[in-house]
Amino acid sequence: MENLRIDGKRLWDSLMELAQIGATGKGGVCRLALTDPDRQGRDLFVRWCREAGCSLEVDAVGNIFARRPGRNAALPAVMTGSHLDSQPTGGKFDGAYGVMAGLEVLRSLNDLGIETEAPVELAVWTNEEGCRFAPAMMGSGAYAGVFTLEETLARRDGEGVSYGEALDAIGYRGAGLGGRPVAAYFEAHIEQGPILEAEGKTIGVVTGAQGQRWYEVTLTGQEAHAGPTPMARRRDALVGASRVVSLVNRLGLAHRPDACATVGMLEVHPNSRNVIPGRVWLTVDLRHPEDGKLQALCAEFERGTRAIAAAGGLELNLKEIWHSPARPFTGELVSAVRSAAERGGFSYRDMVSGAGHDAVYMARVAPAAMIFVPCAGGISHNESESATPGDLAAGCNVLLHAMLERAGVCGARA
Ligand code: HGY
Ligand code: MN
Ligand code: MN
Repeated sequence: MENLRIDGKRLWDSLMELAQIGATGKGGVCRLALTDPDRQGRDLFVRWCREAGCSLEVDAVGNIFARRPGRNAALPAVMTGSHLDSQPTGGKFDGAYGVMAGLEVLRSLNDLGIETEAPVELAVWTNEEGCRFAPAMMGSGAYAGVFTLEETLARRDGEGVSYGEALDAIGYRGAGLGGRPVAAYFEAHIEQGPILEAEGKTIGVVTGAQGQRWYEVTLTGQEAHAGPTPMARRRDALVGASRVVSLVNRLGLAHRPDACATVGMLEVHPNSRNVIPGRVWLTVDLRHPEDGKLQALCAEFERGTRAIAAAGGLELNLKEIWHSPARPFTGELVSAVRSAAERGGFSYRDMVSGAGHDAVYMARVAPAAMIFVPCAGGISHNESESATPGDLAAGCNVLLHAMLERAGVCGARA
């Protein structure tokens, strides 16, 4: 068993073929959740899983489950998975790696003629990124009962299209939600940060994920003419917003190295060069590994933003739209990942995930753990995102062995 290895070339080739779907000119991908490129990626995944002999199910929010039978169908499955949706300027590996690594495990079990005791399942979660439909991790969140089916389907994108309408448009609205018997959930993912590469480590043994809170802020002042309006009489919403952007960055720096604070979106109305901006809408993403410190960071942010609005004579609408608390992963599964890395002879280190992942919500309903591999320069959510075939194969081998340890092996072709 120890010497079982996946086929690294097949894994790489599958990733490169998948990356053709939604490919961008700069070498990345754009497969926004529930758009046609997302449908094409899903269709390719479904075809490949069928070719690997799996049965397929789709749930009411579009999550896809491929199942490879084990000897004992009554046992809860050992599951892996990730997401196929991407950022608008995403990379080839964010999410896709975890899905293709899971597929490579299934294909390798077939090649090796291995029958597992428990069934093995591979999941594709809908809308992990949360950029078209906010918040993030909606498919796994609905599965885990964090979001209701109704609120998930009702969420609208910037054009007013609902999640449910988009799901029907790509033909991926299935039935049922949650409750699959899962004994263990493992997710392989690129680190999306600089630690593994900087330390020359191949495997991240992920012990948990940091907490994050998302806000939407609307500042309303008064549109007026950019020429005749004296400076002292202005209620300029963009000046106020610029102070909020500086506040967010200042708070992130003040609470480093653990805190992260980002304004990712900003819309100016009416966005005309000779009109004083009357209204600005912006998003804020605050993160910290410790919930208490995240709470304190958010309190400072809210207080500071109210003070900025008051000083600028601006009306403020400040809305927290999402809170994903810090989540530890399951000790015995984290140990399974660590021992698989050790047995595989890979260098490794324990770490907390800076990014959110579907494993964070799966950890609410099943034992869960993650496996990280390095990405070049720690860069992700960027079209230049890259990783080496060797590291990707190493992470997939760790995934194979961690899953087999939990699924049990009945036999293998000699
Ligand atoms: O935002 C995140 O952490 C993830 O990419 N959804
Ligand atoms: Mn991801
Ligand atoms: Mn991402």
